[in-house]
Amino acid sequence: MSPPGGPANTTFVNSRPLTSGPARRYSDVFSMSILRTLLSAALCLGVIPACAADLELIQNAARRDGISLNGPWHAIVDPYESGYLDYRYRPYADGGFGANKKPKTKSDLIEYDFDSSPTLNVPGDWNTQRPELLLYEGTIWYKRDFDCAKQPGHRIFVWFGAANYRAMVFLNGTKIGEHAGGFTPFQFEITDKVREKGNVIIVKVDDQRKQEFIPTVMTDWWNYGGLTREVRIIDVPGTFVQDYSIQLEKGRQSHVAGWVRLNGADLRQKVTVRIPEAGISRTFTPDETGLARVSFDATLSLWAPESPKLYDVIVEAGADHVTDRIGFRTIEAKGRDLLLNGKPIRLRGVSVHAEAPFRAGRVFSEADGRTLLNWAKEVNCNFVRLPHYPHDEVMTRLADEMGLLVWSEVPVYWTISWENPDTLHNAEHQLTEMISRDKNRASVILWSVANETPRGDARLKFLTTLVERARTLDSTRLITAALETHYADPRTIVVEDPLGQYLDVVSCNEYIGWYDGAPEKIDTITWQTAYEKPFVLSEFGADAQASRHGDEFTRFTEENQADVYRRQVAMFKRIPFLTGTIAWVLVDFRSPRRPLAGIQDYFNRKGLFSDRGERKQAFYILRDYYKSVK
Ligand code: GCB
Repeated sequence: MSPPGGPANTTFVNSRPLTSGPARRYSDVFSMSILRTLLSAALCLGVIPACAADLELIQNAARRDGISLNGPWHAIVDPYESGYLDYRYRPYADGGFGANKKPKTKSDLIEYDFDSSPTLNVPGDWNTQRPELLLYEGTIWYKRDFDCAKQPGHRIFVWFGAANYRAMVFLNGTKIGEHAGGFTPFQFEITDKVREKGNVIIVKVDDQRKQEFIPTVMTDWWNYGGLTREVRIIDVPGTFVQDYSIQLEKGRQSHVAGWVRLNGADLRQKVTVRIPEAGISRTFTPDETGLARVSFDATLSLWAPESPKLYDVIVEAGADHVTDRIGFRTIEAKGRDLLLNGKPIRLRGVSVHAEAPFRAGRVFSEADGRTLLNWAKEVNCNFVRLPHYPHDEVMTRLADEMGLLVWSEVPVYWTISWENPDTLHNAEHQLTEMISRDKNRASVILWSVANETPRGDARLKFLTTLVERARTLDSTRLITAALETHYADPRTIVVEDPLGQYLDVVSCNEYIGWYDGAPEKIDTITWQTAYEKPFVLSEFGADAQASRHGDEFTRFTEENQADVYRRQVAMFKRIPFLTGTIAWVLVDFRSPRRPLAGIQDYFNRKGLFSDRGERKQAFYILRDYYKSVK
């Protein structure tokens, strides 16, 4: 990942600390034309603007010193946002429930009380914690108390793994910031506001869908709301290692290139990068902005799915040090080949929604992640697509450890507001946060900027902006998007979309035999491509309810799904330019678009596994096919 430009105190606009002044609506955040102008100007230069006193993401947040705020938080369900808006629909000047008022006398009227309100667990979506919240979309206020030992000269941050979708954060009665985007981390510095004892943190989380958001109002997954990922207090020295990118240089198997970004008053202190197992210890001097360029030769065992070697990498500067587990590999596109460590690789993939097996709900734990990724390995996959939004960091770290290549994606899904500059701005930030968080993960080889978006000029402009942004941020990985199929004639699909020329890997979803004709149609299709680039079939599949049986013509039976898989696999063998395939999907997942009673019951049933872990017939077909693919 390229180092962000500007001085150390730079920010993402999606994650914005608040200064004093009247409470703003979220929409104001996105209509701050000055920030936007700054951002556009900066984007032309390929840098992020310095525009507020907040920080970029703290890399490797889970391994920093601090305390976890996981556990029960008191929660107030607020469907009318009456804790934030008065009866004229204007925000309360004091932040409403964020002020955490208590009656001082018997006659004081205060119509909320966090401490007598029931709790919700963090991390965790709210939908699956109480039956009445399963379909809830709106605001819930979270509150918890914490103490915080303060060391002289140290700096303290509150860090959120993710809050879906919009979060407004208050500490000890004062609003400290807000964030939009449901799947990426954000943080606020609280050094001057946090006390040793008796802190109260309140977070207003709102998961209402809006046309101009990313994702927009229509998706095929559950809109799980809440503080869905870990929350931590992070304690770092006054000057600390804020971020780093340490990877092999593109195409060079024995040269590490990257950067370390310091933050604090003493930006010129030396930075040391150590890889003890490889006997490496190198020291670098940052520039006046705290950015140290890292570059050294190294002979390292390369990371690959069959040998997922990770090294302890230690980054030190002054009083701070952070340890990561990093793998080293190269990934390149050459003609129609995908080269991992210089050798052609075929991607044997499956998509994995962030739906927890057995319990249904958003994945946040290592145990959930391990179950899912072990199932993917059982299918003989070397690759997982993590659609359609950035998953919990636990997934990409496990993929590193377990040897699975990863496709990561932002929720630019179906038809969004292509002409709206705020929507683009929002998408760019989610992309930036995703890349920022996972840029040191060897498993991640592909950044996807969109899924199944309709061709058109405004969309092309929007998506090429994202492609350029991803390339600027990360020159080592490849960029893709899941495109739609187009027929040249009733029997010929041509992979052609004006976006294709901007991508490194062209991918395309197809549902021949399910949405697109009967299974027999699969046997008649011929594929052509307009691109001399690696090509991935990024979705195919069919619904089946586990243990529902019938003949292969009967929808929703295992036999029908298996028939589609059998014919798909035969078709793959007839596509001469195929670099990889990704089955849709590993496990059945909740979707509001799937109401068919007794069969779907609000689950998309295209899983190879049911939500209870049953293997369907299609599982065995794909497993055997992937075993045969080299
Ligand atoms: C698609 C979408 C995916 C859906 C899937 C389906 O094309 O990309 O999000 O869940 O089809 O099952 O319809």
